[in-house]
Parts: sequence; structure tokens; C-alpha cells
Amino acid sequence: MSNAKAQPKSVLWDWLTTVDHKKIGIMYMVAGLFFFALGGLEAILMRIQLMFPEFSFLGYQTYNEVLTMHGTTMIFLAAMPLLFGFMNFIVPLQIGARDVAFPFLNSLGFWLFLFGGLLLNVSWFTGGAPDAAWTAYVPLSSDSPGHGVDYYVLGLQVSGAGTLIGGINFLVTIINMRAPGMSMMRMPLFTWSTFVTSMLILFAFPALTIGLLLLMLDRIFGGAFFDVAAGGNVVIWQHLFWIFGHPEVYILILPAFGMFSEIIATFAKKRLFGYSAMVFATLIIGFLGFMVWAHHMFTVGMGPVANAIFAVATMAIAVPTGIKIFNWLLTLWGGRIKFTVANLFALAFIPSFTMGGVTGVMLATSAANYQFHDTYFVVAHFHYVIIGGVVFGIFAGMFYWWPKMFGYRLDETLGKIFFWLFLIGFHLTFFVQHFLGLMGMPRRVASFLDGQGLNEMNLISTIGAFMMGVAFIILVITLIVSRKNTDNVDDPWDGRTLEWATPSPVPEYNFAQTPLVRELDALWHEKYEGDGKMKAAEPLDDIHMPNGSILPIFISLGLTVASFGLIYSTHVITVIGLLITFGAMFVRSIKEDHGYHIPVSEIKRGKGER
Ligand code: HEM
Ligand SMILES: [Cu+2]
Repeated sequence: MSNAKAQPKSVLWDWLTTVDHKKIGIMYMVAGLFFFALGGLEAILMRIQLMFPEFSFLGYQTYNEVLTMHGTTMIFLAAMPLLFGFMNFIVPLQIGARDVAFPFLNSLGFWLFLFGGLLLNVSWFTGGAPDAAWTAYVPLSSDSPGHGVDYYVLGLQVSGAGTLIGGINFLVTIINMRAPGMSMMRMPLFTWSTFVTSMLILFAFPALTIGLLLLMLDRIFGGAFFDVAAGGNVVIWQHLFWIFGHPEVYILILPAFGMFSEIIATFAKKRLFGYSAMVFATLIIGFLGFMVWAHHMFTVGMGPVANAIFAVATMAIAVPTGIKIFNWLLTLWGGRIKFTVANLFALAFIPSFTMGGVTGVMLATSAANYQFHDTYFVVAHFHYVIIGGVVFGIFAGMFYWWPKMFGYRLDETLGKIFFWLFLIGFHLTFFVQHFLGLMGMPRRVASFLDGQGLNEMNLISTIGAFMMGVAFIILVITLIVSRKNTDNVDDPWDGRTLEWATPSPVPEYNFAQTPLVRELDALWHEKYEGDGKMKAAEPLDDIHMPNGSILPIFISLGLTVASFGLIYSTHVITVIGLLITFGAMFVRSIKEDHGYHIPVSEIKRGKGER
């Protein structure tokens, strides 16, 4: 019935069945923060083990498991979902849309991610987590005894399907759902970077899917794709993994770049310097990101020609990245800069990330890479780009968009304590690791010897990690005690983009009337050239909304059950799981569901200030 009204639901049922991009965004944030805490705990455990030479705290097998789960959790279950949380909540608002293009698929993507992540972590309780590092190189992974690596293969397969679905959804949303007047070159930079990131997901994740499928066939069904004795090839895994894995780091960093572009411009009270150069730099980075994967394989023996090509291609990425750095600096230049917590993270990002970029160019020098490879120099490099870039971006985004997402402002004083502790802890932890690496300390090894000059710097590194741990606790306290700051939440920062034209908390239909976009920085244009209110692009009318559905949970649950069947080669269970999944898909296909309408009277009542 297309005229049916929304049925009242319990709070829990509402969240489990929601297809609202804002609620899904919040669920991504909450789950991402949970996994971030878990991955952080794993990091602390490793740093305790490495606090003193020849220390025995974790044991070597446990270290390998904690190492693998830390990397895998941080990348797939913390950083990506946190970014997906922002992308889900903010992008439809920034383009003036009522939701994403496929709300049902959006919910399916979230539940697949969550079930996959939980599946991976079940391994802790069933005989041991995966232990072949997050890169799962064969034959280490194919020969790893027990079921740990099976959990890695299937957990990532399930959650990766969710990511792919999410990426496709964002692409269609950004192409099809923009408000009238919002041409591509009027899109905010965060929307642009979400668009490019989604393209990278579309082309990169299938390589991981295939790699994981082949590894599953080898491990569970006696295949020989990676078995040299049977004519297989081990280097193929490295190619498949890094054809996915290198674009993956851009999948993480580009959305963070997008956030910094929004935040720096807002808090410098200036237009973003070089908007079109920023857009093209993002596109070029996305394109070049697919040309460089073998820079992770310089020491494999590809030969000098291949090494030289991949070295040069990698260094080329420094050009568009440098363009971005200079554009951010020039945006700040002459601006009336406000040092809010969000902006402090953005300002700290510029030098921190640049240091990671410099060591990246060093690592790309293929001849020198023979020295750096698999040492702590690499660990220092990628934590500088991932924490100094992605994690700083997530924290900046939290302080910036929290009022819009949760309806209250985060306390700035506590936030500043958190910022400084985290910043100092981060540099303490990772700066010394450059030198540990140059002195020959290998990565992924659970201990180091006394008397080699490594003691002091390892201790410093662990102290820094504890500082970051304390900082994170202060962040959690900030999130809780700030709940009373519910004043001035609609547009606390004098925002430029459309999400700040909605009231906080945002009504489920986002915009009572679809806004008309007349300029880049649509809201600023109306504030400073118009009367401060967005013009409507349509008359006020009933709004059509999609119904919620419990089916995404069943589809995801079925795949999780099937994964257990595969892991333990109990194929009755595999079949039962697949029946649940396909049954739920069948119900979805035959059940008529036209959604419901919100009547004008209700919209008028709920309409916010603007
Ligand atoms: C918050 C503070 C963090 C600390 C103290 C920390 C510490 C560590 C340590 C000690 C290792 C193991 C090095 C080795 O044995 O070779 C490691 C590896 C790694 N970390 Fe972190 N880390 C942190 C945050 C992150 C974040 C935020 C990410 C990604 C979003 C991340 C991604 C990784 C990856 C991918 C590895 C490699 C794992 C592997 O070799 O399989 N880390 N980290
Ligand atoms: Cu790479």
C-alpha cells in the first residue's frame, strides 16, 4: 500500500531494520569505534611484549595472532567502517538528497560488514586467531595449521562483500541523486573523495575476492593454486593481494583528504584554494593508485626493469599529493583561523602525513628498498600515513560533524587534552621506529635481543603507545560527558555545505523540500549573497520513504552460518546457511513493498529553522 503510514516500532527493532542512511552511518561509527578500541588493545599488547629485550609477555604464537588481528581489524573493521559512517551520514546531506540510491542494499552492506567482522573475531575462542599477518602471504597462510586463516579468508570475504555493495551504492547515489543545480564541479570535496574512493572499491575489491576464493579452495578443498609442487605459483597471491591492497590505502586516505578540505576551509573562513585542482588531484591519485601495486614486491625478484617502472610510478603520486598539501596551506594563508579541535587535527595532519609521504618516496626507491624492506622503517612509514592521515581525519571529522550526527557538541577543552596527548603519543611511538628499522630491527618479530642498541627506543615507543591509549579513554569520556551541549548544534561552525542547512538531529526525510543549489559552497552562497536560507527546488508535498527490513540481517546471517560450514568442512551447515541467504533474497524479490508517505502536515510540524 503506497499510502500506508509508518508503523510505530520498538527502538531496537527500528535500528535492526532501518534503511535510513543516517542510522546506518551511526551504526558504522559505533561498530568502527568498538573495533578501533579492540585493535588498539591489540597494539598495546604488542607494545608491552616489545617493551624490553627478550621479554616474555605474549608468547610467540600469540604475538603472531595479535599482530595479524591488529592489522586486519584496524584496516577492515575500524578505519573503513568509521569512514563509511561519515560517508553514509554526510554525503546524501551534502548533495541535497533524501537518502542513498539503494537504502536496502545500504543496510545489507552494513550487516555483512558487521557479521564478517564478528566472524573473524570468533577465531579467538575456537582454537586461535589467524597468524599469517594481514597480508596472508602464501605458503605461510596456505600451510598455517588450525582454522585461524580459514576465519580470515571467510570473515574478510563476507565483510568485503558488504564494502563492495556500499561502494556501488555511493557511486549510484552521487551520480543520480544530486539536488537540482549541484553539478559535479559544485560538489563538496568530501563528496568528491567519496566518489573516487567508491570507484577504487569497485575495481580493487574484486581482486581481493578472487585471491581469498583461491586461498579458500587451496585450504579447504585441496586446491593447488599456490602449491608450487603441484604446479601452482606463490607470487600470484602477492600480485592479487596488492592489486587490491595498494588501492586500499587510497580508499582510506582519500575520504580523509576530503574531510580536511571541508574542515580547513571552514575554519580558515575562506573558500578552498584551488577547488578544481583538488578535484583533479583526487582523480589522478585514484588512477595512479592502480599503477603501483608491485612497489610492495621489489625484493621478490621481478627484475630491474619492472622495479624501475613501479618505482617511478610510485614517486609520481607525490605530485598530485603535493598539490593538495600546497592547496591546504594556501587555504590557510591569510585566513581567520579558528583553532577548534577539528581544525587542530587538520593542522597536525599536514606535517605528520607529509613525513609519512617522505618516507614513502624513500621506500619507493627500489634499490634502497632492499635495505628498508620488512624492517621497522616500514612500520613507522605506514603508521605515519595511516594515523597521521586517516585516523587524524576520523578524529577531525568526529569533532566537526558530531553535532550534526548526534545532536550535541563535543567538549572543546577535553577535546584539546585528547588531541595533545594523542599527537605527542603518536610521534613518540612511531618516530623512533624509523631508526629502529634503519638499525636492522625486523618487523613482525615478537622479540629483540639485548645489547644491540634497540632497548631505549623500544621503551620510548611503548610509552608513546600508552599515551595514545590514555588519550583514547579521554575521547570516550568526552563523547559521554558532552551530551549536555545540545545548544547551537544546527550550524555551529558557520558551515559552507548543505548538511549544515538541516536541523540537528536531522529529520528522517533530511530536507522538507529539495534545495536548489546555485553555487559551489551552496549554503555560504545563500548566507553571504542571499537571505541565509536555501531556496527550494520543489513545492512542499508528501514525502515518499522506503520501509525498513529485517532481511539484510538474515542474508548476512546465512552467509555467516555457511562460512562456519566451510571452515569446519561440514557442508550440511554450508547448505543450510546458503538456504537462509537465498531464502531471504527470494522473499525480498517477491514481496511487494512500496514504502510509505509522510504527509505535509507532519513535515510542517517537524520542519526546522531553515
Ligand atoms: C593506535 C596506535 C597503534 C599502535 C601503537 C600500533 C602498533 C603496531 C605494532 C606494534 C605493530 C606490529 C609491528 C610488527 O610486529 O611488525 C603494528 C602493525 C600494523 N598496524 Fe598498527 N598500531 C597502531 C595503530 C594502527 C592503525 C590505526 C592502523 C590502521 C588503520 C594500523 C595498521 C597496522 C598494520 C596494517 C600493521 C601490520 C600488520 C602486519 O604486519 O600484518 N595500526 N602496529
Ligand atoms: Cu602501496
